[in-house]
Amino acid sequence: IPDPTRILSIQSHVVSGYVGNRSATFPLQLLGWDVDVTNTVQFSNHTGYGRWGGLRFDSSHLSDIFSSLDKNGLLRYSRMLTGYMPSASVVEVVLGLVKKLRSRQTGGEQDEEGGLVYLLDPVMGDMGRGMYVSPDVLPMYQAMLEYATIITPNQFEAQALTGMQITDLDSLKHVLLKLHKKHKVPHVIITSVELPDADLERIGAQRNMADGRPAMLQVGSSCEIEVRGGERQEPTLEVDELRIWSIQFPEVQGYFSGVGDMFAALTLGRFHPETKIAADDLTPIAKASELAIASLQGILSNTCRVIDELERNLGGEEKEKDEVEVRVDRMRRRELRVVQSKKEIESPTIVYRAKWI
Ligand code: PXL
Repeated sequence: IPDPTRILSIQSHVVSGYVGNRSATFPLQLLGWDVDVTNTVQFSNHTGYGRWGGLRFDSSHLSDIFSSLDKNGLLRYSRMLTGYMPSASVVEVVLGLVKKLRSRQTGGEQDEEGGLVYLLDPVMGDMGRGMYVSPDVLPMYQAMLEYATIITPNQFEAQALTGMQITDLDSLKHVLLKLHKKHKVPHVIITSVELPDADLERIGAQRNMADGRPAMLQVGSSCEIEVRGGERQEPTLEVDELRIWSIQFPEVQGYFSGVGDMFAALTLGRFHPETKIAADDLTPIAKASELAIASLQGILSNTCRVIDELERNLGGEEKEKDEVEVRVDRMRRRELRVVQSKKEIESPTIVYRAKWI
């Protein structure tokens, strides 16, 4: 029987800094979740530093961990979170685990899917850098989609998963539709999308916030998926029936690592599907995303304040350093201030609201 407060988080570990599990665990614990942590890699630091040491774990290591948990009756997760996975064979092992959890008999009449809420963050790349995992990871993620509850691709990953480009509102709708329909995903959040000005105007969005800072646009949609005999059925959703919500929030300039990982963790931690549709008519997943964005804005603002202080005190010492050392110093300053942001994680101030477009 699934434990209602226990999450299994499967992603990277870094000894120093805050990406992957290091940016997910503390926030989830603060929100009251019992977090069990499986590391897909153990690196000294994130790869943005340009040099790092450590290991990527192979699929036999992970299948050993999961089968031993199983033998000891420890696979009682009601929630699961996956982030960066280093190879297709690791994704395959995790797919096996999800299938196992989904086929549990919970005794609950309501839940045909093993009582599991699974957030799959299909970490593969981004618009700037392109694909940064091996290309054979993509078909494994595609096979995994119909076992996920929530997915949080960025624009690059949503395009890769569907084989479709997002160039405007219409193509965005078709990408969301395909993820719900062909891939049978109940909840999709595309963490940020670029749309042409005319489409931004049509949905009441802006390129910049009122104070002039560049705006990011996040969109999401949900679709009820029927489960029969343990198999998800393709929904009869049409493109005009799709309801999309969006949130606009200021882009925090500069390179940060672990923001996407933390967004996924906070969204899963804040998702309460049993709650009624909110007074503002928004869905539980849109409300979860509002809270996740609010916390992240607070964490980034704390992080930027510290970076500014550190950079003010730099003086002229940078001139004596070579490029590699300057980059490493910069990355070190830019690590998310996770532990210092307890307040922003527990009780964020919501400034940017979701609305239907
Ligand atoms: O998602 C950020 C991330 C996760 N895992 C590893 C990374 C990074 C970012 O650089 O290097 C190993």
